[in-house]
Amino acid sequence: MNQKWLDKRLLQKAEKDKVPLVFNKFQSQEPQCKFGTAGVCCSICFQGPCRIIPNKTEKGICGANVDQIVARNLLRTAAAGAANHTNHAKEMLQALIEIANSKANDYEIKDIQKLKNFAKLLGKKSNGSTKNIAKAVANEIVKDFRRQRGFFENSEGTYLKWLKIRATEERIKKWDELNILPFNPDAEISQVLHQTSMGNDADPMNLLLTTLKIGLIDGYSGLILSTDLQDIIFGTPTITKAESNLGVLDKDYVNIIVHGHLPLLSQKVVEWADKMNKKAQDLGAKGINVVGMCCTGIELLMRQGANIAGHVLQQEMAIVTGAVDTIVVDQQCIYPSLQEVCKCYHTKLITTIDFVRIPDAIHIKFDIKKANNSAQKIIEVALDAYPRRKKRNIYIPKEKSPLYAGFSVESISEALSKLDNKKPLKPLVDNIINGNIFGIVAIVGCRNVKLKGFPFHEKLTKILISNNILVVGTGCWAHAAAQAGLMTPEATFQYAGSKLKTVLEAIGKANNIPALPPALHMGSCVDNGRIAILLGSIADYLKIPISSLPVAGSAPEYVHEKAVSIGLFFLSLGVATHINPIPPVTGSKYFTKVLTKELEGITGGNVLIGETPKEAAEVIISHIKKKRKLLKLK
Ligand code: BF8
Ligand code: SF4
Repeated sequence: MNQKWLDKRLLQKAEKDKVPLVFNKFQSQEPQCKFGTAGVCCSICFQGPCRIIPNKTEKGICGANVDQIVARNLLRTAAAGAANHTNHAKEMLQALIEIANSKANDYEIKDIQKLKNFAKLLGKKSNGSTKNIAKAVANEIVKDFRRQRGFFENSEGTYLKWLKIRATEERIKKWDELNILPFNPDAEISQVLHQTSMGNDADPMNLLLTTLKIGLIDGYSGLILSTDLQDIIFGTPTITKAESNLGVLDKDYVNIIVHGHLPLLSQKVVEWADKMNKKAQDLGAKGINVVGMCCTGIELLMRQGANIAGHVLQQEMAIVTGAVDTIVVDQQCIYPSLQEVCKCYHTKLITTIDFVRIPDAIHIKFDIKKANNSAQKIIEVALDAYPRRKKRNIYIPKEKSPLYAGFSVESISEALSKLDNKKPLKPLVDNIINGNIFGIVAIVGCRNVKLKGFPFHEKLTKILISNNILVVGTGCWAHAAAQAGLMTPEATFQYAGSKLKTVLEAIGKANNIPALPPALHMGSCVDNGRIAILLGSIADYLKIPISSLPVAGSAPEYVHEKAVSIGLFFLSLGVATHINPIPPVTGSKYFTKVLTKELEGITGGNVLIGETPKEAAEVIISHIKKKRKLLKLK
């Protein structure tokens, strides 16, 4: 295995401690099923499972052909991803409602101005008490989850309000023409289960259009809504500096890892760790060190400047250090193997959400109305575990890299306003037009064990920035890029093409740093919504559709169903999106052609394929060149 980003000594330690890791388990699955890989296996009904073998069995038992099977599978995957994100948004919506009703008094509303802006956009009063404004905004959001087709259309509108206030007019018109404007996230996700079950929709194009609609649900009722609500409650991120990689664990401290996706609890753990430091000192530790894993970690980084321990493939490795006293998880991307790994050490695993349980883990139900209480209980578990550490069996890799983060649309705009106070987007857009910034590419998503440690994220990012392309991104890509030192001003001088370097230096200097990093950390996976808003603002500024911009997306190591729904959101926006490993659609020639070619004529975005960083960079750069040519730019 080529595992440059992995610490060899830590891998050896895992072997010595007899801890099976994700890498070992992957090996035991090889070779992986080729029917599953091509997307041609169907187990939707119990006459099956059926699989398609070219020139042998061209149809499933019910007569479903390969195009129908592939289309149904993809739609179900996307709906599952969107369900993750819309549920996340609903957790935040519930928090806003409880805060507004004075029932979650451990929280407050930090970004009152943002709340007021949304009230205005929704046509509600933006003066009066903050809690009343919050109630009015929350009520409007609730309507998106209540609307039923054919019932309250006149009083409630016919499609998602949050889409109406957050999407560009041009896109809304396009989606209306395609008849894919969603009316209710929950109802439509539920309808997907109906639509794709045995004996329902058999039209691959109709299934694809529904898949694009699910992309919009993911975007507006999942990603953007989650981020907007999190910004209202916890504050909108500003540019901040921190450290990344497993080296942020500290053997002299009680170490707590917060892992998952929701900032509601983890934010409180950080707050109470500060207040309970003295208790740790009484045990002989220097204090309590709370570090983040995956997207929960990123939420803390973006708003509180917390250090981040790593991405999805590092969750088990962190425990193998022997220095983690407690790992507390909320939802999504949490390996069920964690308890198995924790058992080999003194580490306590705490689950906090009733529908995310792991046998033998400690369950401390997170109750938003008693958030402080839950956080204190979690810290007590860590304090209790700390004295049971096997001090002689601790190894923490030294590696840690500094990074800049906190690049919300607002903080990017603030940084640019130092160059043009009246029109902050102008310096960015002017440099895109004159070619100093050849294009913008959003690299997002997970770290996939299938790549066997190959650093696709890092290599692709480096090639693009050396070609004067500004890279923005989120999620596990951001962990990888930070660990590779790509999120610092130094990276601009070391890796950026000369034209991009000049621009980033100018923006940096205006903001008292040597240069803006060439890879901008825009947040967690729900913060992919920030990227959509940024692209929408640039398109509106130029008065052209998003699909005409010299931009692209890439998910070079995607893992989760969520990455598929995010990819579909980008495709619906009209953004060409590179995906690797190759998605399970290749069994259908028709569907592969639709996604990679014909979709461009439908939304303006299509799927780009590149199985190596070089190939991926080539297809992305040639796509950007094509867009520049159409805009008559050099
Ligand atoms: O939402 S990038 S592995 S951690 S799914 Fe998961 Fe993928 Fe990481 Fe956050 Ni996103
Ligand atoms: Fe087979 Fe059709 Fe049932 Fe799928 S739905 S398992 S193709 S019979």
